[in-house]
Amino acid sequence: SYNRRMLIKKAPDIRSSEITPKSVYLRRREFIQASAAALVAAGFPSMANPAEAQGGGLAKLPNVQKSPLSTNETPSLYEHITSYNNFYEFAPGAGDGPKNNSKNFKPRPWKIKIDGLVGKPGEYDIDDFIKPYTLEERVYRFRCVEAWSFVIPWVGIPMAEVIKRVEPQPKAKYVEMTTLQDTGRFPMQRTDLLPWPYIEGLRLDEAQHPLTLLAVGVYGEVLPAQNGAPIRLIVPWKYGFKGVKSIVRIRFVENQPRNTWQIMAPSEYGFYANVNPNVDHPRWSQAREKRLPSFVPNRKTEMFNGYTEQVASMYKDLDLRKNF
Ligand SMILES: Nc1nc2c(c(=O)[nH]1)N[C@H]1C(S)=C(S)[C@@H](COP(=O)(O)O)O[C@H]1N2
Ligand SMILES: [Mo]
Repeated sequence: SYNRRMLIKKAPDIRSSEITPKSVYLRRREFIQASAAALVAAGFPSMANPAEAQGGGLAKLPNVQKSPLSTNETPSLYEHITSYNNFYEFAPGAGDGPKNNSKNFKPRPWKIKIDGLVGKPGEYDIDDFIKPYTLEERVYRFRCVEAWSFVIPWVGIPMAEVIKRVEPQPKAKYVEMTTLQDTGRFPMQRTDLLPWPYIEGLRLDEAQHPLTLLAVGVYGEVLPAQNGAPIRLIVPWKYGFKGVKSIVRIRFVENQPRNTWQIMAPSEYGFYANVNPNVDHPRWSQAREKRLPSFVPNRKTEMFNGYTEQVASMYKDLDLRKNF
């Protein structure tokens, strides 16, 4: 099976090989297609009743302000947002694996480090890190590169405020964010499924954009493990893979960081990852999407995931076909 082959595979350093990642990657896609088909056959796992739709019984976040930056679209059910996830540290592919395999995950103790080209580097306990900020609820559209989508009421802190506080140096042009590396907490990090730890990057102006959020909750509660507890990135005009989960490090750098999916398959995943219905993925169209729990494409995908007015000016000098 897919998993057995993955686990016994003896890959050389995945970062230096162009051949191994491709084969790993193709098997990954077979797995994803198989698991999506199985879900359709079985029906979506547990249709939540309306009483459960407003949360999952985790700790409520205090003093959450509603943000004017929310979409008016109806949020997807909590049960759906937390039962169909992509989080390779817990399980390969998208589905209910991350939920099932993260039941014992503890998002404390947790430290987050700010370093690189900043005036005020530091390492914080996660609760001290969050404390100075007002939490905002932002209902955002979410679009995965694999053409599924949700509407998600995140709770978080604007990344721009964090950046202001740490005082980036003029040489800082990009921000790199890294997931925790801990095989005790993330079982799949014992395998070479991905080059761990998961890494993502943004241009500094993208990171400072008012829509960019460091999410610490969903539906008014702390994040469940499978959605990236205790803190993860949300960039609503980009494909979901930009949203690095369970962050422990935010580093300010001069050069464009590489990101995990770019390392795995550079011909298929770029740095920018802007949602763009006019640029197909090499092996599938991006014109439409499946708003879960539908597994049939039921909507057109919008340029920049519907956030064109707010973000297009950042890309006016960029060829969006080359810079995918
Ligand atoms: N650390 C880490 N972050 C990650 C991933 C991952 O495998 N590991 N998957 C990414 C991908 S491809 C997607 S689509 C989103 C999914 O977020 P969600 O499960 O909250 O919907 O998380 C992103 N962040
Ligand atoms: Mo994704």
